[in-house]
Amino acid sequence: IKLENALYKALDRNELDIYYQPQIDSRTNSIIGVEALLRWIHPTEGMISPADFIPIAEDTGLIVPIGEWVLENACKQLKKWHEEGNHALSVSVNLSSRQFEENDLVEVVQRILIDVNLAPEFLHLELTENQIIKNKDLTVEMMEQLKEIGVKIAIDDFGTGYSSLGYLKNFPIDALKIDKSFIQDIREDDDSNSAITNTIITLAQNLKLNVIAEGVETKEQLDFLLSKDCYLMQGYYFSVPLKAEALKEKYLI
Ligand code: G
Ligand code: G
Ligand code: MN
Ligand code: NA
Repeated sequence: IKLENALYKALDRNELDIYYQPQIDSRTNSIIGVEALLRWIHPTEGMISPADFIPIAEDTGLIVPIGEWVLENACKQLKKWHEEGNHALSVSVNLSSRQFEENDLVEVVQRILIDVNLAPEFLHLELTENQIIKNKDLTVEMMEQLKEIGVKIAIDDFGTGYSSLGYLKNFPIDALKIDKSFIQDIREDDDSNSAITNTIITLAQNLKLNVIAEGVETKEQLDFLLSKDCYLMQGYYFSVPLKAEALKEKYLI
C-alpha cells in the first residue's frame, strides 16, 4: 500500500526517469536504436526496479498514465537525437497488456507521433507472447491498427512464453527479441541453449522477421550469434542502460 501511494505521486513529482540501452549492429559495431527502460528514483528508497513497481502499476491501472508518459518522453528524446544528426536511430518501448485494454491506445500513440513530429517507423513497441495471448483477439486487432499507422512491433523475451509457434504467422510483427536466458547460457559445453538460440534465429529468418539478441554479455556469445547471422544485439557486453546524456556522449553525434 505504501509503495502504491508513492507511485501515485511519482509521476507528478518527477521521480520517473527513462534510461536507454543501445542496440548494436555488431557487423559494423554501430548503434541502430535504443530500448527505453523506466526507472523510479524514490526520494528515500533510492532506485526501485521496474520489475518491482511495474506489477503494482499494472494492478492499479497506473501503468496507463505511466506508459503514456514513457511513450511521449521516449519519442521526444528520440526526436531530439534525430535533430542532432542521428537520423536512423529507433526507440523501443515496452508495453503492458493492460495498456491494450484501453481502447484509445492507438489514438494515443498516433497523437504522440504527430505532436512530436516523429516518423512512425522509428517507434518500436515491445510485447511479450504472454501479454498477447492474455487477450489475444483484442491485442492482435490493436497490433494491426498500430501496424497500419506505421509503428514496428517486436516480441520481447521470445521463447519464454506460453504461446504456440503457430500464432506467429497471425501476429503482425516485425521482430523477435531472443530472451536473455538463452543467450546467457550459450557455452561450448552447453548445447541446448545454443540449439534454442539457433532455432529462433532460423525461425525469424524464414519468417522474414528481424531478430535481436538480448543479454549479450561476452565475446563468445557475440561470436556465436554472428556465426548464425544474428547481428543485432543488446546487452552489458556493449552497455548497461544509460541516462540520455550519457548515451549521447558515448554513442551519438
Ligand atoms: O530494466 P530492467 O531494466 O530492470 O527492466 C525490468 C523489466 O521492466 C523488464 O521486463 C522490462 O521490460 C520492464 N520495463 C522497463 N521499462 C518499462 C516500461 O516503460 N513499461 C513496461 N510496461 N515495462 C517496462
Ligand atoms: O524484459 P525486457 O527484455 O524488456 O527487459 C530487459 C531487461 O534486461 C532490463 O532489466 C535490462 O536492464 C536487462 N538487461 C539488459 N542487458 C542485459 C544483460 O546483458 N544482462 C542482464 N543480466 N540483463 C540485461
Ligand atoms: Mn524489452
Ligand atoms: Na526481454
